[in-house]
Order: sequence, then C-alpha cells, then structure tokens
Amino acid sequence: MTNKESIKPNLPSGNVLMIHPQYVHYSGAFTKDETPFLPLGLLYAGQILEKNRDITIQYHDCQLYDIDRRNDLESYDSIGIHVMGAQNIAPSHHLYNYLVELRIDPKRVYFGGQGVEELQPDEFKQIFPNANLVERQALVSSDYWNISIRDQLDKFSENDLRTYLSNELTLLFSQGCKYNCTFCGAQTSMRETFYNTKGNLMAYFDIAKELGIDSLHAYVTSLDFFQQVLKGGNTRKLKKQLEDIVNLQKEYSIRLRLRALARADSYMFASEDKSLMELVKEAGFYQFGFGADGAANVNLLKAMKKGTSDLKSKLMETFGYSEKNGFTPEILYVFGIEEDTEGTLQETRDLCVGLLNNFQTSIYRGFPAKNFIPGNFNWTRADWKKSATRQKLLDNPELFANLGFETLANHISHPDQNARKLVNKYAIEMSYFAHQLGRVQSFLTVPIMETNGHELMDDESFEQFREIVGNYAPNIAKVLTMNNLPDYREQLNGLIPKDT
Ligand code: B12
Ligand code: SF4
Repeated sequence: MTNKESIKPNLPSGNVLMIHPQYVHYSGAFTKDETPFLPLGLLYAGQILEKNRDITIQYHDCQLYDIDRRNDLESYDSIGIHVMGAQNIAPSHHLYNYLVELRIDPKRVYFGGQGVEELQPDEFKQIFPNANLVERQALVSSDYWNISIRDQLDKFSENDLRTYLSNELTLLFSQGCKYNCTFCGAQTSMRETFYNTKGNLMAYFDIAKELGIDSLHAYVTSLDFFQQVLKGGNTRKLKKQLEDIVNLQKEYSIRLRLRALARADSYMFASEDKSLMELVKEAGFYQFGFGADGAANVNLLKAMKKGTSDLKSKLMETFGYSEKNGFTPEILYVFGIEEDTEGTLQETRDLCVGLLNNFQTSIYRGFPAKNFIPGNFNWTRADWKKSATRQKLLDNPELFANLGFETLANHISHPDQNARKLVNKYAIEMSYFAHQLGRVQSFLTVPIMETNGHELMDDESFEQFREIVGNYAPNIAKVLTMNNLPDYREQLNGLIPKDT
C-alpha cells in the first residue's frame, strides 16, 4: 500500500467535484448569494483526500454558480457534497435528486459534514438511496490537525477569493467541547484539539496581500474558546495560538476582526489572567457568544445537562467582565426544550430582557430549540427512533429545513401545538424587543407548515412577527396574514438575514 492510499474506507476517487449546496432558504431557481461563505469543511476534506489519495479535486459552490449551467457533471468519477448542519440536508437532498435526474449513478455521490455524519446507516439510505456517507473518522489521518487548505484555495478564481475574503471567513482554531448538552449537535464529549491556525491564517493573508485587502473578519471554530483555562487544561497552548495570530497581523500588516463562542465559566476564569485577555484583545477579538441556554431555571440546566447549576449569576458576572474588556457579549440562547413551561419561558424572556437592559452593548441571539437533530444526544433516544416525527423527516427530507436553528418552532421541532405556540410567543417577543433596541443577531425564519400560520402562533404574536418582518420585507409585511404565510414562506426567508 502506498502512503497516498493510507485512507481506505468508502471515499471519493478519481476526478472529484466537491459541491457546496445553495443556502437552504434559496430553494428553487438559482439565486446568487449576497453573503456567501468559504465552505471551509469541504476544502479541509478536499485537502485531506488529495493529500492521501491519488485523486484530483475541483469545486463548485452553489452559493455563487448555478449548477444547472454545468454540462460536465457526468464526466466526474465522484461527486462530494457538503452538509454543514441538519437544515442543510434539505438543499443537499435537492442536489441529490438533481444528479439522479441527470442519470448520475448515486454510487458515485459522497456526502460529508456535521449535518449527516451522525445519521444512522438506515436513515442515510432512506434519504440518499445508494449514495455514500463519509463518516467523520474516515478522514482522520495522522496529520489531520496540521493540514493547511492553501492548495485548495489555489483552485478558486481571483474573483471568487475576493468575494470570500470580503465576507466573514472561518478561522481554523480548535475543535471539541468536553460537555455534552442534550440539544447540541457539535463535537461534544471531546477534548479540545487545535488546528494549524498559523499555516491556515498565512494562506488567507497571502491571498489578501495579493488582492490588496488589508483587513479580514472571521468566525473562530472553537466551541468554548477559553476551555484551556479550566482544570486539566493548558493555557499556554491557547496563548501560543493567540501569539501567532498577533504576530502574523504585524508581519503582513493585515488587521483581523474575530468573534468566538465561550462558556461563561471558562470566560470568568480567563478574565483573571490579565496577559491572556490582553492577547485576546490584541489578536482582534471583538465579540464573544456566551451559551446562556437553560440559565433562567435550574431544572432546565439539569435537563439540558449543561454541567452547571448557577449559570444565571455567572452570566451576569461574565457580561460585566466582557464589557469591561471591550468585547461585545452575545446572548446565545437555545430555549423551548421539552421541559420548558410557560413559567420557564417567561423566566427566559425576563433574563434576556434583563441582560439586554443591563449590558448596553450586548446582542441577542436566541433560537427556538430543535431538540432532535442528527449529531445530538436526543437523536439517539429510543423514543425518538420510534416517533412519527422522525418518520416524517425521513419520508420527506425537505422537512429538515424545519430543523434550522433560526426557524420558528414548528410541527417537526414541537409536535405539540400548544408548546409550539408558546415557544414562538416568547421567541417573537424576545426578538421584537431586541429589534427595538437594534441589538439582534438571530432572525426567525418561517418553517414548512402543515396548514397555515395559525398552527404556529396566536394573533398577538403574529402582529409582532409582522412588524419584525417589516424591517426586511416591508412590502410583504403589508399584505402578510396568518392564512397566506405559507405562500410567502420562501420569498420571506430569502429576505430575512441569514443566521451567522
Ligand atoms: C464556522 C461555522 C459556521 C459558519 C460557516 C462558515 C464556513 N466557512 O464554513 C457560519 C456562521 C456561516 C455557520 C452557519 C451555520 N451553522 Co455552523 N458552525 C461553524 C463551526 C463553528 C465551525 C465549522 C468548521 O468550519 N469547522 C472546521 C472544518 C474543517 O470541520 P468540519 O466542518 O467538521 O468538516 C469536517 C467533516 O465534517 C468533513 N466534511 C465536511 N464536509 C464534507 C464534505 C465531503 C464531501 C466530505 C467527504 C467530508 C466533509 O471533513 C471536514 C474535515 O474533517 C461549527 C462548530 C464546530 N466547531 O465544528 C458550527 C456548526 C457546524 N454549525 C452548525 C449549524 C447547524 C449551522 C447552521 C446550519 C445553523 C442553522 N441555521 O441551522 C448555519 C447555516 C449555514 C448556512 N448558511 O447554510 C452546527 C451543526 C450541528 C448539526 N449536527 O447540525 C455546528 C456543529 C454548531 C453547533 N454547535 O451545533 N456555521
Ligand atoms: S452547547 Fe456549548 S457547552 Fe454544551 S456541549 Fe455544545 S459546545 Fe459544549
């Protein structure tokens, strides 16, 4: 066996086209994306595959180019498709159907990404018959964490690179979180491991230099940015990554603006380390998203397995430190789990409103929970496996769009109509309040419904929702009613800002 063939399992071979599907809410006719992002997971997978196998890779990004205009799809030996999150199964399924219509053998089609990696083989088979699922482990080679995507970036035109670099990039920093919150579909119960941040940042900077770009902004891949400060961690590792970022900016004279996610407890510890916080500032961080899920009520924290029982007070303290350090605190809040009641939803609203009022720079980013998504703990529960809702999803994969973080509670996420309306009541109320303050970063989209808007919310909530929508789609807002909400769903979702 040659070195190049060291990755064996069911993987793309020969001439490969890697495709990033279009944004979930641009289904139907091609729409050029105004804010496309560099599909980093796809490029990382491409780099590993090309490095370890005798294959050649090209890319097609449906955010930028109409796949319908290609007449060479049959000529590829394999086609790889990127499925970032659960909702992205919907557009990936469209793409799959399109390829099948072109009589491309699904055996030549490979799916990868965190949205599909944790589907059971029978589930995957039902959604994408005869296609291949590339499991996460299949790409893990000895050099996995040291990969640089530079060679893959070279495959894009100057124009496309300019587009990606002028939007928010993703900065490869680390992966893994030691907790395992029940609703979370990330790489949980896993120690943090660092990527080759320096090499990959240099790749971005080299291109930026060539294109005459002197500032970039990026979302950092860490799940809990300060987790190394906790017991058993190694803060030195975190500092080393930060020093590299600081030094590269000086060397290239390029300025970075960065945001990341963190737990309140790790941030509190980190705040005690002055030199660390100075490095963070110097590296260009401007915002931290603090997971506030369940904070309003201890029973919710327990049910979510958040690994803390006093999150509310920690959040208050953390938001204070964060503002003092000059970082915008973001209220990253998943609410509306099975254990929520009207009382806990009220407490959640009061907490969010309180945070927004007390911390004048804070930003609201709340999401109605999607309790069962491929990749989270709940998805593996025996009762879910037997549920009618799971069957609905598998029978009609278009419905995975309803599992988007940002989507209003719906018949898939909240089969009980009373619970659904309650969750939406508070989701809309909090979003409305944050919109009035102009401090909002999560935007509610309209799900696929079984009947009409009445199944989602009551009249009062609808009026507030219509006002929110008026900010983005004033003409639609004027004529929107509960009854015609399904007719405007696609158009409206396309106009509502994306979840980033
Ligand atoms: C950066 C990021 C974003 C950026 C994306 C920018 C970008 N450049 O990619 C933004 C902010 C836009 C974003 C948005 C969303 N995200 Co996001 N995002 C992340 C984050 C922080 C890092 C992802 C990343 O790039 N990792 C680095 C790469 C190298 O790793 P990777 O993605 O795991 O890819 C590997 C494998 O999956 C595989 N692979 C990936 N694609 C393919 C394709 C093929 C063919 C093959 C063979 C292999 C393969 O190979 C890669 C190397 O091993 C993760 C959290 C995390 N730490 O993972 C969440 C995460 C992936 N996001 C998630 C979600 C759900 C979303 C949304 C879909 C949210 C929503 N509204 O529902 C949106 C919508 C995206 C859209 N517009 O369609 C979830 C997925 C959970 C799940 N199981 O569904 C995560 C895990 C966050 C979380 N805590 O739950 N996101
Ligand atoms: S929600 Fe945050 S703390 Fe919980 S498992 Fe996910 S990344 Fe970790």
